[in-house]
Amino acid sequence: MRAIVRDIPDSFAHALAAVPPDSPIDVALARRQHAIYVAALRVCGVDVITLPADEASPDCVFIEDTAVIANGLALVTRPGAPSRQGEVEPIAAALAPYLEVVRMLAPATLDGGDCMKLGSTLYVGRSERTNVAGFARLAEVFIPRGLHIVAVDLPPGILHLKCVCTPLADDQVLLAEHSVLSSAFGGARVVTVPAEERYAANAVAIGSHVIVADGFPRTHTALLEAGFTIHPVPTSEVRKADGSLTCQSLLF
Ligand code: CIR
Repeated sequence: MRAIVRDIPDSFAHALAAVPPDSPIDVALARRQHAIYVAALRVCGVDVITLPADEASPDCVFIEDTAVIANGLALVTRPGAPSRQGEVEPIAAALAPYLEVVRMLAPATLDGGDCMKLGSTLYVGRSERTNVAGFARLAEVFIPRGLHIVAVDLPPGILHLKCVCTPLADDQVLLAEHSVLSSAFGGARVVTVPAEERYAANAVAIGSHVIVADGFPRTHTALLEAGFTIHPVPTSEVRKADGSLTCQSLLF
């Protein structure tokens, strides 16, 4: 498996945040934490490609939002935040050697963080970042590739679908309690994240390994009991910019 990640620019100090953080983003610490995340990907057997940062795009480390990759195809998105729409060109170029690349044009918007693939179904959050035209483009591209597309309503104040759930396997999901109903995901098995640990519902599963935010002991125990090997990593600085773990890589 491969991952594309993107370095953190100095401008990350001014990344988008729904609520201004209590303390400013420490960019040097963010870079050290990003390096730990990349090292964890490598420990899990992932071949990591790193793209340079773009100072004009404070949020560029959150590369997940720039593409949806499934069944041999990469749909390069048009991110829902206008300040992020300049992030996509280097991503398209980096994916082109490996995958067929197609585009999303205005007025469509969609953030990759709203898309979660479980088996042959792509679940898409109805968030403020993903509009009807973005959903339609996703369907146009991926239905012919054999995927089912299912829209999921999000609780108020949730940035992206994957803030509350992430895939653990084709038929298994890590899901925050009191967020989306588990019945939304068909018959998928669920590992439950307690409501007070909701942030930990965003984790990166690679086979039997899961990269998970550190400091969430009940989620760690639930993953261990489900048979996974966990790799806790620090997230304090990306969290100040509403980021977490899946958003820092594109896996394919
Ligand atoms: C934003 O608001 O777009 C960024 N500050 C955070 C994006 C996080 N992306 C993700 O979880 N997929």
